[in-house]
Amino acid sequence: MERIAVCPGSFDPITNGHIDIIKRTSQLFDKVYVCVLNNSTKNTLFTHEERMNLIKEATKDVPNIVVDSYNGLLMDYAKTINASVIIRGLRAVTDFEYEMRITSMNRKLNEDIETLFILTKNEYSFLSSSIVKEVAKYNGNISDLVPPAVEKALYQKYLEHKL
Ligand code: COD
Repeated sequence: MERIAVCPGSFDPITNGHIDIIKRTSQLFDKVYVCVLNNSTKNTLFTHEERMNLIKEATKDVPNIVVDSYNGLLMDYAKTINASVIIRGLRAVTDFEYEMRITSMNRKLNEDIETLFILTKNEYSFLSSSIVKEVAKYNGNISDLVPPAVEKALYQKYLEHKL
């Protein structure tokens, strides 16, 4: 049986920290679905489609990755694609409380699907989509934090649309 994992997130936009977790997951599972979902606590800059295109571009060299999006509960999505595992990245202690809350709720929704955590690499421990957006907004250098296509898309949003 194929071992299928989901890497869920807002990915608004994808950063090198996300990419590292996704690529490491792809070495552990037969197939990895990277799924863009809605986080009701976040206002997003990019549409689902824009975020998916940026993820596709950043992961195009990895054959066992499928990029998708879903408007609903993560556990419902995981069931539809026969995933047995959800993968989340952990950066710091501050991530832990939030992750514990959503993992407990997800387990209540479907106890057959396990959530596993992968620890970030040291160099990405401070990195988040919001930090990258803030730096890009004020024209700071983000070239070693995101792939080139994301860098371009961010400057386009902030400079051309004067956001
Ligand atoms: N290094 C390592 N990992 C990282 C880094 C980094 N620098 N940055 C982010 N990550 C990890 C995060 O810890 C997370 O695991 C993943 O990458 C995605 O991060 P984000 O910030 O893009 O995504 P989130 O945390 O906003 O995703 C939340 C979901 C959208 C998955 C969640 O809200 C959800 O499941 N929504 C659908 C509705 C639902 O089912 N809710 C749950 C019921 S409570």
